[in-house]
Amino acid sequence: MKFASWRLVRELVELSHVVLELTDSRDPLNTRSTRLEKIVTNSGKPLLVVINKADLVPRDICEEWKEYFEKKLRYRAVYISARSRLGTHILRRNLKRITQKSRTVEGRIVVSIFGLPKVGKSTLVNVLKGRHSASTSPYPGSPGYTFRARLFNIGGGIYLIDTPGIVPPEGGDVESIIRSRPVDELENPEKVAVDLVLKVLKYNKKAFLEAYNIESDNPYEIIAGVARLRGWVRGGELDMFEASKKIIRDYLDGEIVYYYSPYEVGLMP
Ligand SMILES: Nc1nc2c(ncn2[C@@H]2O[C@H](COP(=O)(O)OP(=O)(O)O)[C@@H](O)[C@H]2O)c(=O)[nH]1
Ligand SMILES: [Mg+2]
Repeated sequence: MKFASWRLVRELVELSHVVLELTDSRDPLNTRSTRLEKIVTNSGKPLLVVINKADLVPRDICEEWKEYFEKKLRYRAVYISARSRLGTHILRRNLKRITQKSRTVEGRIVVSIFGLPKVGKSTLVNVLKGRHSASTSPYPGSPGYTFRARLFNIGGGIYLIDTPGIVPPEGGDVESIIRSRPVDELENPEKVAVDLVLKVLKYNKKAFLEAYNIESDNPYEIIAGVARLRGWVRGGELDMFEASKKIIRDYLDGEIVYYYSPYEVGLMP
């Protein structure tokens, strides 16, 4: 994974009519980038927050996060499931509505996509591309300071910039840690997995029963359970190291479910 420099982010934003910020519905708060939001706000370009992986979270919770982003932060927001292809029509409709005034004469809408690693950027790009185009064309008249933008035509006059901006995580939450580098390069995957399991259990006691059929509220037992399930042994002991990485990967792949409401954590009155 290669993070975009903030310079590249600014350049991509400058080339866009509208900017998408993808977040993970299980924890939108810790999968957003306030730094990205600031850059977009300062540029005067409209920001559309996309709460993705909505298939994992009840609809009311998605609505509450949408309300948080819209009423409290004054951004626009939609929730979708890129993997289940839910909400992508609403997303297209929003892109058109938001850009009605800023479109170029030819009616072209240029959209850029940003987000932390593993929030679903590639999945969304593929869904939006659909049958429309597999190929890109150069961005006409784009100056290209650090790179040359290319565009996917995704139909309806909408063009996606082909370089999704991978933004570096901020803050110390476990979400930021697991998205800061590839799982294989995490310094202490066991500690990270313990923190992740504890966080998930705090909001969903049944998460690991649902994911692995393991009934426990002890993170070490849960990690050991995954090692046992897989038959992973090292030096005659259950391989906690591999099992920890497996849990983190499954979480990032959207296989482990938890959520919380912005009301519950005091973000909304
Ligand atoms: N449950 C669920 N998983 C998703 C969704 N969108 C993407 N994923 C999964 O999340 C993981 C990361 O997705 P990817 O598109 O590679 O994210 P990127 O790193 O932002 O490009 C993959 O395992 C996807 O299958 C979604 O809407 N729901
Ligand atoms: Mg990707």
